[in-house]
Amino acid sequence: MSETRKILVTCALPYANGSLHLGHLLEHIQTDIWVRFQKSRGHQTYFVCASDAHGTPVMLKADELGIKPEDMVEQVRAEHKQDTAGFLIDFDNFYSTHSDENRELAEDIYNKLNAGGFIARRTIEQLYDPEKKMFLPDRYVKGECPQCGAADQYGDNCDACGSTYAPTELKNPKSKVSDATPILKESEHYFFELDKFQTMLTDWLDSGSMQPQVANKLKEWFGDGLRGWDISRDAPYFGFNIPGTTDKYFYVWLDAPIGYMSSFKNLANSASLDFDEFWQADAKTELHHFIGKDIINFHGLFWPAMLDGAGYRKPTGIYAHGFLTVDGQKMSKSKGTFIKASTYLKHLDAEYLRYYFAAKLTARVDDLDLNMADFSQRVNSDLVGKYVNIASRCAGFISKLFDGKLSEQVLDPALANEFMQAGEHIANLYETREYGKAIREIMTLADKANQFIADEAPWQQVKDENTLARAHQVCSLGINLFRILTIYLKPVLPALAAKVSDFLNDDLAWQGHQTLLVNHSIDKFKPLLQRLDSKKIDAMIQDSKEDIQQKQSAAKTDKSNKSASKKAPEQKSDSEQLQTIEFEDFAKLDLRIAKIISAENVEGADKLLRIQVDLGEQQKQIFAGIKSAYQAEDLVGKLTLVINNLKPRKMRFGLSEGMILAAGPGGKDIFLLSPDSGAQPGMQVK
Ligand code: NOT
Ligand code: ZN
Repeated sequence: MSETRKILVTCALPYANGSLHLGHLLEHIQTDIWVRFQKSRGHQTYFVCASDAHGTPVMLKADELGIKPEDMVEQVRAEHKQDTAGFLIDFDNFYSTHSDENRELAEDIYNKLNAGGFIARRTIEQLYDPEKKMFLPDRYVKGECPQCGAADQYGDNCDACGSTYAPTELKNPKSKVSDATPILKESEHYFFELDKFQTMLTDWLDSGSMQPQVANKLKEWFGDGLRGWDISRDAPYFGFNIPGTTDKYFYVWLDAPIGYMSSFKNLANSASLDFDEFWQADAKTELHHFIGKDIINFHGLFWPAMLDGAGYRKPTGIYAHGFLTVDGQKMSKSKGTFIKASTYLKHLDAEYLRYYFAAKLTARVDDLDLNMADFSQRVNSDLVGKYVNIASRCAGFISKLFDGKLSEQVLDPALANEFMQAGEHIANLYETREYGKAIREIMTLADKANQFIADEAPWQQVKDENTLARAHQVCSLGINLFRILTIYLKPVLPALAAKVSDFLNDDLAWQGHQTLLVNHSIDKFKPLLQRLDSKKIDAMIQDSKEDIQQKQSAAKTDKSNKSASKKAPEQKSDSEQLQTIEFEDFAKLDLRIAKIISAENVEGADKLLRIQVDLGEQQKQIFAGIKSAYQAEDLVGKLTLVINNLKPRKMRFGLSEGMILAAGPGGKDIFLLSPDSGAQPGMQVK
């Protein structure tokens, strides 16, 4: 094996305003397999990620929930950590872009770019929401298409005729945040002057760091010259202040890639690693980014230019994958094919999906289809029917008849050799991200092992004293072949490999593929993997449909009224579903009738009312976002339904000790319980 490499690997940072779904997992699994492969070969490898914390959608979502964005980011980060752990994604650090390290590095890079003369300021005109007092990103404006007149189109392009335009060209524009008619307003913006990096970028794109088709696509952009990239946003914004300003913030996409550095910095500090060794301009270490095809320009143009301009190293490799489709179509909420990571894990084993993705992944940017019939068929026929089958056919005889010990002799050295020799080719396929080809090689070997066992038929041989010794050798070789296949599959199936490791009393390190176990004691065989029951896939899809229905019917009144049902459009709209809960979770809710004893407006909050409720034995303060529907004084004396055991939450305006439930679509139509129903305050409702 070549000398030890030092490798830093990242995958894209998921936004901190929604749950992970199987589309995210495609990338996490692709990256994790590569990382585990590198680690198994003894290379010093670090895998870092983080929550992408900043930006308008995160800010507005936190606003809707009535919590501080910092708190929401931490909650979502915890959820993402849990989901990725469930899929055996082995991050060395999963940090946040809202961190001190990231602020320092973002300022450092910005200051260096500024000192280098790469930052320009220009005044631009943008649509502004006069009610919400904020500038509107393109996806937050809707109106009629200036070309074809189609209604309800976003500010950047028209779904009906496909034309692209500036949001200022929309007819009858409306703010998606408040419904107000936006006005044009001027503001000074900061631009990163990309055109100064054109030569460097051309060379870099020619260096082979990106897939050829991606590099070519990016070079097309150069045709008309590179324009300055707008890196500032005006307050209100959740992000880092631009140094020297109080009301300008770094655009989320400026500090997001710096999140790769800061997550590593945080790791380096706690694990005593040398940060500079991985980031200084002449670094000898490797830096690899795995990304989706939708964010190629940020990584292939802006990011290398930022790094270069600020005197840091550039990436060794950037690998874009395609989108995930399910049964040939875009993931769909109504069809139940928009599957959240946590929903999948409730029904199915993570390694089924890891295997399926691996079996279909290539080094190219192609989309990948999760075809449910093919999924269960492949898992069952390859993993259970071929691979695990080798061990289950041989292990029983070894423990029952041969004292749990593998034979001294190797029955078919040529066959064993073929398995051992395949390692370098398979390693090369992993290295070049041709996982599908690697899996095909491995399964071809599995077929050969099964054929060998079938030809020998040890189950016959054990019946005859004269062939008993041969049966021992057949099963011993079978187990050895199974062991080598497990070494090859270990980057894809780490949990299964851990069970095999216990069963074989062997660490299954990569270099072990060149050795055989002889005269070696193994443990009793325990089932390694269940067949995939396709009923579980159906249940998962049903569950995903219910996720959506529950979300649509839930009208929680302490969420913002108007924007509660709206998408966070600047980002993947998919990423913001609520988590479903089990019935046992629902049963934990302490629902009580409460009498409103006082209600008042909250200074500085345009949706909230501060409400004091009587719950029989006690009184509580609750903040509810229902000002659009009720005058404070009209609420006094009414009965309402309250979640009594919600953990008190500190809000900007005080402690909220419960939640008021109501029905209705929002706005003026929010309905609490009526007065005089005769119910007792404090009465439990179940
Ligand atoms: N949160 C982004 C997304 O599309 C990815 C950010 C990746 C980090 O989900 N950065 N860069 N460059
Ligand atoms: Zn149009």
